Amino acid sequence: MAKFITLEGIEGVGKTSNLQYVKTLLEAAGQQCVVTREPGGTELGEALRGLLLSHSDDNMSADAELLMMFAARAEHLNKVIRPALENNQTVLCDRFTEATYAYQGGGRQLDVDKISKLETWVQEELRPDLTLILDAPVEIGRARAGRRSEPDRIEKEHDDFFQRVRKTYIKLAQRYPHRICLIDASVELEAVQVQIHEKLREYEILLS
Ligand code: T5A
Repeated sequence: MAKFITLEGIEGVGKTSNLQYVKTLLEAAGQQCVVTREPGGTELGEALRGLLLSHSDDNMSADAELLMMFAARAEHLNKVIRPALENNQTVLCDRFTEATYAYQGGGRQLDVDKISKLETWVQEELRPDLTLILDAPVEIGRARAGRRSEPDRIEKEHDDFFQRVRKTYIKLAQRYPHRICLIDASVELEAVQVQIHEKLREYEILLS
């Protein structure tokens, strides 16, 4: 049966690298997969991503940032995620609403009730079946991300911001253990993938 699976974590922990690994495992097991990302995944979503991550407005208000994340998400759900699930395709998404709780709730310290109301409005009952949070110390994520490209508008935030983001992710995994789990992403890639494989079995996404 089609599942909705998301990968999360602070910058540079390996979400993009491991999303491809999950896709390979699921396709080998006969599941059709759609790989997508947030913010993004649609024409409007990618345009909003450009505005959110570029330095064209470094003083964007936290409320505007939050609303743009959910505007992109509403479009993504209507045009990509819900149609794929209805078509029996598993959706693998690089970040989703847990990122909003972690970055806008934890990082920007916005009122969690605002996020929760938007989540209910935009998603109704839909939540990911499984969220893999790749967890690693901020220094490790930053070092890996820094090797790849110049920091975008959010990556340029200070370490305190990312410590709060990481802490919020850990709390989410503690609060919703039936659908969110932590993966130790501080170790080498092969060891991260062993853990991911185990979790896909444990949460019955993979049956063997
Ligand atoms: N955002 C997003 C919000 O604020 N709110 C929201 O609601 C949403 C949805 C999106 C930004 O938007 C914010 C969060 C983000 O700031 P993004 O591109 O999705 O940006 O996120 P990034 O974290 O910036 O993506 P990155 O590509 O930087 O990180 P990844 O995908 O976690 O890491 P990846 O796979 O590209 O790997 C980075 C490097 O590390 C190596 C890889 O080879 C690569 O070179 N690597 C490892 N090296 C050693 N050991 C391992 N285990 C490794 N795993 C990967």
